[in-house]
Formats: sequence, structure tokens, C-alpha cells
Amino acid sequence: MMIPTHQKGKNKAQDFDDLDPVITYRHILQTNLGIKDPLRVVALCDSDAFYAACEMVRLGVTDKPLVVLQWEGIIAVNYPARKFGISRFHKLKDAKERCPELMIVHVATYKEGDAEPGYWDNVDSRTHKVSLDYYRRESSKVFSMFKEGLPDAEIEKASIDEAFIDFTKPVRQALLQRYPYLSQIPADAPNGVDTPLPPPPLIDWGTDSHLIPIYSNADSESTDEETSQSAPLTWHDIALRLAAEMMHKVRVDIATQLGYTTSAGIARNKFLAKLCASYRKPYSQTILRNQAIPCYLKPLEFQKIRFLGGKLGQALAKEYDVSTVADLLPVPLEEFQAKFGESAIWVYEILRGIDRSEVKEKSPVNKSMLAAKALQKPITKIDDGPHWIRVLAAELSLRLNDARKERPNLWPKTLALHAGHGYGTARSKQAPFPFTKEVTVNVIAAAGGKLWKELVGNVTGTIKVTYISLGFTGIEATDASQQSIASFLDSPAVTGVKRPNEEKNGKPSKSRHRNTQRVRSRPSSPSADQNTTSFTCLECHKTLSLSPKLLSTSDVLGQAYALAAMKDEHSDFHFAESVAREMEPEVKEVRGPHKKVKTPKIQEKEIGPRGIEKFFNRT
Ligand code: DCP
Ligand code: CA
Repeated sequence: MMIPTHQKGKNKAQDFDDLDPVITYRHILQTNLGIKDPLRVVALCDSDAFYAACEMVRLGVTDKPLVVLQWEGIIAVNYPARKFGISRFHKLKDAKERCPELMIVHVATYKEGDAEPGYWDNVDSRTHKVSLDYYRRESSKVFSMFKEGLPDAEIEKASIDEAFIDFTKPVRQALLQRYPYLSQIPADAPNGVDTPLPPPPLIDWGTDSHLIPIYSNADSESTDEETSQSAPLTWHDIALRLAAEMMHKVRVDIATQLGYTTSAGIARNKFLAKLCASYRKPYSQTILRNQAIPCYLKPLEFQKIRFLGGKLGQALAKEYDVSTVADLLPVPLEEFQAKFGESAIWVYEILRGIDRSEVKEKSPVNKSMLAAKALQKPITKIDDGPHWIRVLAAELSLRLNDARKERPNLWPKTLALHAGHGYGTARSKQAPFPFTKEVTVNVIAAAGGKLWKELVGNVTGTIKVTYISLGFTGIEATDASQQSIASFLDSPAVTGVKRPNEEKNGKPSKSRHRNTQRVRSRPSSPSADQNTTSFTCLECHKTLSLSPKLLSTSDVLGQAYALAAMKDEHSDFHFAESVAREMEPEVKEVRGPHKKVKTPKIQEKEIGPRGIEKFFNRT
């Protein structure tokens, strides 16, 4: 449908009417305005040709054309190679034809039997496993430099090589420092704190940033960007300029210290920062002044805007038979909402350069996990502590492993044990949580058991514990993937060799508690057979096999990993089963800090991995 002519320009007064908001003393003095802050400044900083740059740093290459391959496909192209017209979408053969001296680096892979990923001449997806760990580690180094260089900014990692940086806070500090008169409301200010700030001083835009032109007739290829900036200065422009200085310094530091060039976009929100970051890639930064927003947005093909590239963009293009942002501006909000639903307000606003999303440092779902137990029958003997610790460990193990299904590299920094009489007199001990292959019940229980010994070690006589809790704190995404893969490559399922004894993994070799005997007799590994696709449990004599689907879709290493995980899960099931049997039937209540959780009575015949999971799961 074409846009009716009578509608064109209908909403003109509302388009881009917020580009020069009145900024008052309140705005400069108040610090918690969030996304409503008229002095808000956000940047998006993205590494140039990141994987290729990582390989260049590793190989000590400076300006040779280079591509990174993953199996047959090109996944990164450095800028010297882009000069030959090579892009990610080219086949390797075409790329080599365009540039015969092209350096080709295949990403690192794990090879069967090796604990470390490496760079090999002949890689085969059936026997090798891609490792992106090196890029992740380099990415963390870049990210750490943002954090160190900009301690007062909010930083959100947006992808392996991009971060959003909210400069609002450090910029406000810099504004007040550089223009101290802004903090003094003049005695004759007519509206007190709501009086507009005095006109901003003239500033030099400097040479560290490109400026997006304000006028549509300006030649965007022109290097004389200053001449296309003749709109009156605002305090927001000053804020952008200050952010640009800070951004530039960090980018230069990253390039000098780590060897990675980056490109940044600086604007009033995330959407616009991202949009202008690639304006003059590589190794550049770009400022989008508020006054330049209409000129920059209007000619854009809206389907090139992130999130409008997919079905929504197609639907808009089909509905209105148009392609640019300017074409869609006459469509009233109500019409968008009637046709595309309430949330179409997001589209309406994005087309006008409005984005209300915040820059937020991403944190794991839960930074801590607590399993706790109020004991109707208090613990009076020191030897009875480990029993409850194992019960709590079973819950923690399930919960952490559940969370790790979403984020496999989650790792808790600390394990803490609290024990008390009532809620008021708790004693606690905590210790760093050891890094092991899998967070099994046994691993947690062993660490918890040590804490218990420390906690009650100097107690003489009887004890009376009516409340006990075991918790993880500091759960964060770590670079654990490499270590877990390294250990599974070592596992008997892969090597056919018996796993080193449990003490090596931090698991106890002896315990006074009766459960431990059961657990130690479990066929954790190896099992009765050394088959690489199935195993027979010595305890229940069941044979468990990998599913045909998994066998047909995963390589030998994937299968080994799945089998090792299956064994651990199965032996943990036996362990949890034994703990469940020994719990007093009437005291099956696990209390979290806020919730009371009842665990259903367990039925022997129902026991299976699901049954156990249900048993320990919150209901
Ligand atoms: N990547 C990938 N597969 C894709 C896209 C990207 O493996 N389809 C990887 C390789 C890239 C890295 O992610 O180096 C970052 O992606 P970018 O889209 O930011 O691309 P580059 O950093 O390579 O190039 P640019 O300079 O354009 O940002
Ligand atoms: Ca990039």
C-alpha cells in the first residue's frame, strides 16, 4: 500500500522534535536521570576484523592480507584483504584468485588425544573440534581495558568484539570539572534549579573523530566535516566531545598495548551509537550530534536497521511499498500499532532516533545460590553434619548444572557454609570453590565437608545445629570451556584409560559417613565395559547408550563428552537416591532464604534421573 499523500507530513511537528531539549541546572546537578537525561552519551566500540586481528597479533603479522577460516568458510577478513574485494561471503577459492598472496589461517581446533587446541595443517570436522577460546581470551583483555580505562562508565559487552559504553556519568563529572560555574545556580536565576544553563562555550571538535554532517546536501564523502556542522552548539554537543576524548584515549591504549584497532560511534543512545560506529571503519570514531540525526537517518534503508532487517522490516516494506526511513515518517503511531501491535511504538521511535534501552553490564542470572535446611531434629553430633551437607550439595549441583545448560561456563567463585542455632547465631566458613571437570554432588559435598570440619573443628562437647545452609557466591561466566574440554579429552571414555582416583579431583578418598561408601562403590568410571557409545552400571546393571540421534549428529569427541556426562549423571543419580532414602521421611523440607520448598515423598519404583531431578527441584 502506498502512503496516501494527505498523510504525508501529517506528523511532521512530532518528528525529531527532541533534538535540542532545554538543559537546566537540575539536569547537570541531578545524577540519576537515567534514559531521560538530556546529557546522555553512549558509545559502541567494535573491534576491526576481530578474529583476523587476533590471528595477526598471534602471528606477528602487521599489514598482510589475511582471512580466518572455519572449515570451508571464511569467517573474518582483515582490512588489507578487503582492499582486494574479499568478503566473508566469498568462497576460499574466489578469495585466493582475488589475492594470491592471501594468508589463510584456520581457527584453532582440538584434536583427539590433545588437551590443548592447536593450529593444524589438515583439519577435519569429523575428528577436530573448533576452539574459539583464544578469541574469547583476547576479547576479555579488550573488555578489561575498557573497564580499567573508564572506571566510572557503565559498560555492556554486546558481543565478542563489541561493547556499549554509557559515558553519561564520567562526562557529567568532566563537565563540572571543566566548567565549574555549572555547579553554581546564579542568585538571579529566574527559575532556580530549573533555569536553563547559560549558552555553551565554543569548542574545537578536534581531529580524533569524524562528524556526521548535519545537512543533507553536504557531501558525506567530504573530509571537510567542520563546514557541515554549522548548527548552534548545545551542551549535549560538549558532552559528546568530552566522551569522544575519553573514548579515543582508551582506543589508542588498546591499539598500543594489545594491538587491536577498534571503531566507535558516539551518540545520544545505543541504537544511534551502533549505527554510526562503522561510519569510517577501520580505526576510527564517529560523533553523531543530535542535529545530525535526521539527515543521517532519513535516507537509510530501514531494512538495514538492526531488528528491522527481518520479518518486521519485510512486512513494513510490503505494507507501505517504501524503503527508506523518511518514507515511513508520515505513518502515525496509531496506525503502526493497529497494524503491527502495541509494541510497534518501538519502530515508530527508532525511525526518529529514539532508543530507550539502557546500557547494562550483563550479570549472570543469579550471582549466588543457596540451599538451606531448617532442622526439626538438630544436629548434635559432629559426624552427622556431612549427611546434610551432601543433601544440600545435591540441590546445589542440580541448580548449578541447570543454570549451566543456559550458560555452560558459569562457575562459582566461593562455597559458603552456615550453621546455626535458630536464625540468629549462625557461624560460617567459606572457601574458594575448586575448579573441576563437572560440578557433581561429590565435588560440592567434599568442599562443603572441609568447611564443616573447619567450622566445628574447635568445638568440644555437644553441638546443636538447627539451621544449615550451603551456598555458592560469585557465580560468573568464566573461561572454563577450555578446561572442561581438556579434562574430557582425558576422560576414560576418550582415552580408554581409567580416570585418576577421586582424590585428584578434590573428592574425598575416605569419609566417616556411610553414604560415601555407597558412592565410592559406584561405577563412576570406568564402567564394566570400555565401549565408547554405551556403558553398563555395576550398581544397577543397567546399560545406558547414547541416543541414535546423538550418534548420527556428533563427532567422536562430542560422543565421548556425552558419554562421560551420562556416566556422571547416572552415578550422581545413585548417590542422590541413597541420600534420599536416608532422609527422615518427615523432615523433607528445604528452605531457601525466601521460599519454603517441599520435596515430595520419593517412590522407589519411580526413581530415575527425572525422578531425582523432580525430587530435588523446587516445586
Ligand atoms: N564472526 C563469525 N561468523 C559470522 C560473523 C562474525 O564467526 N557470521 C566472528 C568473526 C569476526 C567476529 O565474529 O571477526 C566479529 O564479527 P564482526 O561482525 O564484528 O566482524 P569483524 O570484526 O570481523 O569485522 P568488522 O571490522 O566489520 O567489525
Ligand atoms: Ca568487529
